[in-house]
Amino acid sequence: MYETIETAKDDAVLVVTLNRPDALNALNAQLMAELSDALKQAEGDNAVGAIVITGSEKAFAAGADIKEMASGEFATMYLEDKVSSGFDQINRCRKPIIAAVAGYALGGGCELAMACDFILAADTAKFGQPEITIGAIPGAGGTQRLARSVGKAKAMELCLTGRMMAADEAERCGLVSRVVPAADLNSEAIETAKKIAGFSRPVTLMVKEAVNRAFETSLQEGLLFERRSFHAVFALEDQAEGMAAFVEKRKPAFKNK
Ligand code: CO8
Repeated sequence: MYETIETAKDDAVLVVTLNRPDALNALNAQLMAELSDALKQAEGDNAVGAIVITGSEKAFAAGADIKEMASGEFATMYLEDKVSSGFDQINRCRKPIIAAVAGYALGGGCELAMACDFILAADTAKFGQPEITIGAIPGAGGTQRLARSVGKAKAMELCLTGRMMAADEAERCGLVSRVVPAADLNSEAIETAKKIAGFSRPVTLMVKEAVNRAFETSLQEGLLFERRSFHAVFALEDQAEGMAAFVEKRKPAFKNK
């Protein structure tokens, strides 16, 4: 049913594979609409506990589709905003999303990876914000999320020079959570997502909300939000089950409530 992405379920994990090989998975309006739709479906599907977004061996995504954008003018970019409205859906998604990145993650591709909850990278991954080289600036978080995750100096250098950063450097500066051999990337990402999907769903969503608060608010407000969420887990059967299972030295059977 989709033309620019492929979706597959693996237990409680939805795997979304960007699939525009001739354009190194460049993010055009159709791809972003299809990705948004798949995420919206996943959000409403109780059988899905976590999501993996991945690309090909050569490219996660080499940016927004330059050929589609080239003749753009302000009014249509501003009014239609087709590529960035896809990012809004990712931002709205409450379920954990892992970006599994091999090859190029450039421009909008790097921004898409950063919009996910964390990035697992293959040792072949290359990250960058090369917009400046084509007379543009990042438009979906490249100046904001990158600065928050790698700090001002490196974000400024990457955005001002457009240079690419390899996986090991990306791991050193905190852009990616882990680097794995390219051949293991998808299995690692899916296993990690399955692990997350196996925990209590409401608790998982609360963790995601709480960590995201760290980037949205003051430390005191964030700590208060975290503490209230911690108190709130004691309203869940899954908290009672999880702690009882620990005491009884058995595996917990979470019911997602
Ligand atoms: N858009 C469209 N087509 C692309 C893109 C792209 N971003 N990247 C690659 N392609 C196409 C190429 O045109 C080529 O097509 P064709 O065979 O028809 O000529 C095909 O993919 C293969 O690419 P290359 O031949 O260039 O492959 P190489 O291995 O030689 O080079 C690179 C790979 C280095 C990745 C190179 O393709 C490249 O530099 N790509 C562009 C990278 C870039 O500048 N990305 C940033 C784009 S701007 C952006 O992302 C703004 C985001 C804003 C989001 C929010 C919007 C509001």
